[in-house]
Amino acid sequence: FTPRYLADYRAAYFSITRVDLTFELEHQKTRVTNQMHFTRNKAHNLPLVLDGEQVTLVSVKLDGEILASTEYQVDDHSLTLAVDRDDFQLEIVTEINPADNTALEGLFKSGDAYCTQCEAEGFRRISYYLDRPDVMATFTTKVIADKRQCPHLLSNGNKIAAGNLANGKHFVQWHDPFPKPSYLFALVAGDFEVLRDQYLTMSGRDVALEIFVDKGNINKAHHAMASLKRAMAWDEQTFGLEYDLDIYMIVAVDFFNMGAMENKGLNVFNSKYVLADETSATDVDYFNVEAVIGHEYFHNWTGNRVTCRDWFQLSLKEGLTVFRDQQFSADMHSAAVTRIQNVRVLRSQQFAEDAGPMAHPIRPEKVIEMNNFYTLTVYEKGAEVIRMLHTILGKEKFRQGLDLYFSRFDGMAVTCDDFINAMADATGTDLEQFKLWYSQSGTPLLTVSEYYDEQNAQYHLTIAQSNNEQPALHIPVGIELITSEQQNDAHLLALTKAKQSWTFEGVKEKPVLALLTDFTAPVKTNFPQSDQALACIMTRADDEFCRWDAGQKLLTTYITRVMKQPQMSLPDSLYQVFESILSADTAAAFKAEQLTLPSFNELVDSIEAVNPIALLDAIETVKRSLAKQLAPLFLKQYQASAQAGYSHDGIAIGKRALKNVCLSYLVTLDNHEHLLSQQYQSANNMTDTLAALSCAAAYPSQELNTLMADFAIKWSDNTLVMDKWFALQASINNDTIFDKLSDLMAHPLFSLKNPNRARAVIAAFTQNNPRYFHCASGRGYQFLIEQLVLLNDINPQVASRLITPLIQFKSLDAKRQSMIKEQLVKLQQHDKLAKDLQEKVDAALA
Ligand code: HT7
Ligand code: ZN
Repeated sequence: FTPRYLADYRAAYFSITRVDLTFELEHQKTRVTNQMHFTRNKAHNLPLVLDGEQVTLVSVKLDGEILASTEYQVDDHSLTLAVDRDDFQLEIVTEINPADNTALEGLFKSGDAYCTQCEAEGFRRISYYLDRPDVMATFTTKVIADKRQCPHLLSNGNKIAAGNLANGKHFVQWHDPFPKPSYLFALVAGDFEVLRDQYLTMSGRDVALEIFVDKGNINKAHHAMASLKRAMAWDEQTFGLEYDLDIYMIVAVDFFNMGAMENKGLNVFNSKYVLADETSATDVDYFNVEAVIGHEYFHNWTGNRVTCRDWFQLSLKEGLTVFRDQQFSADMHSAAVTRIQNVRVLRSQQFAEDAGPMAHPIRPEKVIEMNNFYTLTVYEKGAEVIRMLHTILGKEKFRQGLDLYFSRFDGMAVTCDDFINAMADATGTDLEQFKLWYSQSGTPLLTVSEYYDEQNAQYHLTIAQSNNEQPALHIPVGIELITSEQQNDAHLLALTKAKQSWTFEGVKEKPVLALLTDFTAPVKTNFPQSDQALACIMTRADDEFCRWDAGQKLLTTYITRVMKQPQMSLPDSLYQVFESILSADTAAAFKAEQLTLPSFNELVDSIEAVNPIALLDAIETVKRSLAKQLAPLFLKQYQASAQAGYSHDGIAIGKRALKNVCLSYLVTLDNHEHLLSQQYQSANNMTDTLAALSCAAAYPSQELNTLMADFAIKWSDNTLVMDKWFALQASINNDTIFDKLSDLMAHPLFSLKNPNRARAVIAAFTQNNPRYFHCASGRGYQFLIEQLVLLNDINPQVASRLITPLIQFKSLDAKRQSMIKEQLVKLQQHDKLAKDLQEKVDAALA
């Protein structure tokens, strides 16, 4: 497979200005008639090369004249045609097979509905086209299908015609006035229920809002609709950005490779990020629905109105849009808790990616399979880069920069440099050094040292940055100096050199340094602080992120010590810290975060040659010791956080989180199992039910099977809840797990063709069951490889995401590394390995 390089980018030789599509939808043989208007870009005599894959070519017409098959060349991925005209019309007819499309790219079926997914390069599986984001055209789309099977026929833009046809068929025609790249094209056809509402924009236009869901699910779409309206209002208030079409449609489907897709005017969503009601959705589900609805809506400006010149620029739209959705969530909920959750994702997953074989800058330079670059780095680190810009420029200037970006580039396909230049020009800021964040991979390490000069009342701080010998970055470092003074002294430092020092005057006593307030930069730190200093930050820092982070550092220290010396006892000071957290009068949601131990994934990366079982044992020992020592307090907090009725406001959600984290401590103790069944039986919401079941899966007892069976009976006809059931089963922490996994794969409701279900078993096992995934026999690794071999032929994109834990083995002990490599070599030798997996396996074994 040949890589593509950013450095090889060339503008397209032809433009497509208008596209007129007709789809005659049939289960196994859909006919697509694609009329395109081309113009030649500048003078050249190169042939026209169109992308096309897995389509059957029926005919080609040039300006109305049918071409003989000798007049063009077709291979597996292109159609080449020599044309001497500067302005011409091409009509290409293809046939495609949605029913057999298990890769879920291009046109496929989700149950009985037809659905498309074109990002990144799916349109070429529908028709021959210049399938690249810098070719932008206006689309008119006519959809023809059986009226009974598909009463709803949808595409981008506004409906311009509809009518009945012979043989029980009907058609609807749509026109999207905004020029767009092919990756934003969408078509959906099926039988849905529709939740309708409307939104009055800030300039007084009425926008029709429609959410399409499977029949029987309409009551689960209200939260999504309310979230959409909140997102529309937020973007107007925060960035002055208004929606532009007369209609905004969202369709929820069960078969989908990722979370959702921002197609112009017609978002397609994994049903998991639309459907939610009190009984079947957890608080986390509610949060995620709002966040993903916001994310896709925000793309209308950051992605659709201004799009990417090429796929190497993906972070231009994704990093910026994730930053926008994070700010939206922070404004809708607790800003501190939202930030803590962002950082947990970054530390536990993005840092590992950046240290692994697939590490890449947020603007990658070399790609084999584009789908492999929808990564935590492009999305989450990309969002951190935008956040740093926001921190450096400040809110007002950031807004000025964004305003200039939109006025310069509306309707265009641009680069990350274009974005940064607009921010620099609008604010008169030199951002040349800052641009390095786009081209460096790896997580920078800040090594911090301090010196207090009592005589001169000066505090000296030195920070050195390092990242594999790469040039120094511009890193904003927020700090607080804590002394006995009433006010802490807060600063934003601009670290721009490899090593830099600052002197703070008039500091009357040695301060405690709270570093990286609000996590101002995606970096690791090397700054050992005493338990007392950390305890001081936990209670005295103004910045809530630092308060939380100090607790995490303290816990990390003791978990790593216990790992090396399993018999050691924890110091009283640690118990005291936890006692004060439990007894403090802090917001419940924040307290729940403080009580949550750093996860296996957050810790594993920073320990060399780690035996994962020893690390898991150490986490468990610390948890059990805290539970034992402070059992009455955990119980008291557990009981005090119980609520009589169910409500969904921030306070109620926080209380549930706190109650359930206390439960997770209490169940480590011998005589507390009854709490699980009690909570399961009395729960009036899915958050509490699932918390009880997760604890039961983590500490399996006699009761577990009864509870799981009861749950399955209750929810057997709810697909999304059954995904939770499959995930719980795959997380059961005992040595019957491999038999259990075989049973699950053979379960009548299991299918590898459904990505949510496949992930529910496979990802739940590899992520939530690390003790057995990493078991000494290597059976966990073998299980994953067996599933990947099957998935490779069904859905390579899903397979490629699931392989992640197997390629990030660098910090594991030698024995496990060699077992993993052995499995990867087997996979590498598989004939017909899709390029998605090939790229990753080759990188891991290189
Ligand atoms: N822009 C989208 C990225 C995407 C995708 C979505 C669904 C299925 C396959 C996909 N490939 C790429 C989603 C987003 O970031 O909003
Ligand atoms: Zn996105």
